[in-house]
Amino acid sequence: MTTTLITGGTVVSATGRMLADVLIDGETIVAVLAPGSTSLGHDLPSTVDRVIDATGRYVIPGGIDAHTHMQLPFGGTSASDTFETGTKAAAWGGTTSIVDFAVQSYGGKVQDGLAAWHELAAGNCHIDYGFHQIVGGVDDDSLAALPWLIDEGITSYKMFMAYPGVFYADDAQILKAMQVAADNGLLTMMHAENGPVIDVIAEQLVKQGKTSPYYHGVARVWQAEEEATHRAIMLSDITGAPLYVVHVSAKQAVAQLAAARDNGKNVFGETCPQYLYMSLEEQLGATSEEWGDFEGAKYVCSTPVRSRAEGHQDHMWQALRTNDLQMVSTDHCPFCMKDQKELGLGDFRKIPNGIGSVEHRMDLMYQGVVTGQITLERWVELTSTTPARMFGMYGKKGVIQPGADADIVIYDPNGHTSIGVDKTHHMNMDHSAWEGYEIDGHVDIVLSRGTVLVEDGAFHGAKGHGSFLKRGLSQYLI
Ligand code: DUC
Ligand code: ZN
Ligand code: ZN
Ligand code: ZN
Repeated sequence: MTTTLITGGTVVSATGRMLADVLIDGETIVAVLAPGSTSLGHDLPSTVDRVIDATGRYVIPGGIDAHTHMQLPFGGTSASDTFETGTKAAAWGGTTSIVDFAVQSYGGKVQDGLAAWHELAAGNCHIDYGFHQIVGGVDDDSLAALPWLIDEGITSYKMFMAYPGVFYADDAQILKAMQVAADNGLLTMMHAENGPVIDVIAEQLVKQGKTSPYYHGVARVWQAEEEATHRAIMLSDITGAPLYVVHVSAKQAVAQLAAARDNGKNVFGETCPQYLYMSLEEQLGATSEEWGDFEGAKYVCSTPVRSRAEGHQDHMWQALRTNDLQMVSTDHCPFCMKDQKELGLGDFRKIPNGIGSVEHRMDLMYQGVVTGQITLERWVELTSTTPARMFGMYGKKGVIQPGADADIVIYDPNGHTSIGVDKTHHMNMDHSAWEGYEIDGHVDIVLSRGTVLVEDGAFHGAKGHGSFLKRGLSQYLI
């Protein structure tokens, strides 16, 4: 087995930082050593095959993006990244594990949905991957399948309070699923937006001729997010099922989560880079020669990017500092403009929802360190350590310590990253909603289970290296 020593770097964890060397044997971290240790110590390999000099750089646990949608069928098309292209882009950006969403739709079986996702991913991933289960049709069969998921290493599942006719679950269905989850230790993830209300507003806007992408965000009012978040919290309280609200974007929804947490409720929230950086105003102003005001389709995702004048973005950063929100994932759901987003020309309701960000999350969140929004340690916690704890991977993932998988990113705080389709872009998209963003930092070297995937601006990985992560129960269940 190859032994590797990463020397001279600053090892950063969720709780602190220290100058240390990291010794890897094969796929596993075997020691974190005082800098320049001449003897590796008793029980450790006596020779080192490869030394990686990390002087002046941060050595962090590989990013874990716990919310991606490779190949998700949506609005008559499918998300444009395959597991191969999406996990490669993730690796380029310092993410070494993803948790994607297997899909069960109305009328289908949970078991078949999961099997289909295994088939899409197996042998195609560059980094390790796990699954949550989308339960898009809550019925007796899917309820009976929930406990079975745990043995399959799928310890979290997601329901939707939005998208009537597609994934939507009503309160009765949610209550029943949460009862099963509470009994079995599954973590309930929720898309918390009042879909029926949004759909009425959207229909009325279209009838008034307000069809451009901007109106997607106008229709998806913050009240619909606040209300659904509150309802999800109450259903969680009735059933005793812990709750994880995905892609929180409204400051009023954060307030609901914060109040519930202050009352001792076991509820958690995630936000995404787009809700920290992008806005409805920017979407309104987006035009291009090719697309006119349809350029705003690049920013169509749900929950929507929200008004900067209302202060949602600053509030999301604040909530990340105060732990009212606990994690940052991407909700990576890429669609090209050509043939995909353009399905919604003339009717914003037909624009496939989603932004591609899996490649940029670590950089975009590091920029929050540079601008003083979060600390270096909080960066690691939000992007790696908490995702590992929340979704049953901690110890193996999310930390640099003996026994952990050697998923490591060497991050250069003196480097620079210019995001753009012609620059650092590896996602399978014909555009980037992040075009023009500049990051005062750079992902230099990426290791996944001891194998160097990215180094010196070149990709050294291979599809099939990534293996399925059978996850344990969330550490946040009590
Ligand atoms: N939101 C998105 O933006 N895309 C896919 C599904 C979702 O809930
Ligand atoms: Zn969602
Ligand atoms: Zn999603
Ligand atoms: Zn560099």
